[in-house]
Amino acid sequence: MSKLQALIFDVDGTLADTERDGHRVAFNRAFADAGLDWDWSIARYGELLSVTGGKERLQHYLTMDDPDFEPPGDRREWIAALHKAKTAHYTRLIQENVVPLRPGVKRLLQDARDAGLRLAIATTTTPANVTALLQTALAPDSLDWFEVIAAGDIVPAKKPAPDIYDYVLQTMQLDSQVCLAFEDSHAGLQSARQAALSTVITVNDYTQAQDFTGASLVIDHLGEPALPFKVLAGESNGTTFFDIPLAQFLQTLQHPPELSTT
Ligand code: XBP
Ligand code: MG
Repeated sequence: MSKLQALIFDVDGTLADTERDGHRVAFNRAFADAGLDWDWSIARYGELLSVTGGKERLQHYLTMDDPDFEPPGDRREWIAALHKAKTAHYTRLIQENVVPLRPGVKRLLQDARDAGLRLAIATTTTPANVTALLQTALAPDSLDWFEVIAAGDIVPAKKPAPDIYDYVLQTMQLDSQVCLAFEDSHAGLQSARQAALSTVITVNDYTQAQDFTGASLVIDHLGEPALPFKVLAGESNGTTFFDIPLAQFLQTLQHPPELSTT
């Protein structure tokens, strides 16, 4: 069995709880600016999250919730412009530091760097959103911590397709067996598992009831020495917060038992 070499992180919901108070608020501000009477509630946004990608989510909402609305001009271009406005609101919000990193994220990333592990990001969100979050919530130089930041439209098919993880593995010339992925959602887990990655899930309010069958470990957050995580499925090897030995333990399991959390 080869040694663990890299950790690959999802962003939204995994590094930080960006959806409810970040993306949702930014969408609503862009709607108001555009004179639209759309307003995504916390609950409705939770449903809309089943569609990954902001432009794709807008397209879905338009079709499902406001089918009679005819955007002026080309529909795709109109959605792209609305989404661009949303991205501007989102990056501004994140730069105001309204969304902190989730427990244990900064510690684990620092420990991984100290241990010589390679780091990467595999996310559906727009690259500018990742830059804003990392520079604001992690460290000003933290873009350099990651060998690859794979984001947004860099691949044609978004999660749950494996394309974004495949892209990371190919770019880093890594075999999936020497990596561990971190996700928060069912769609993210599908994406990582289809790329043959062992995957850790940290659930959040929007994803806690989802099916995480196939994950190596399901916990409520990565934890800290003084803030133990709760194990929802799987084996944490006697640890109460996520550290490098636990990452190595999970990577050696490789073919995790079919864990069911539903
Ligand atoms: C989560 C998403 C994203 C964001 C919105 O992605 O589905 O689409 O909600 O981002 P992940 P954009 O968990 O893979 O990071 O509006 O920039 O698409
Ligand atoms: Mg996510």
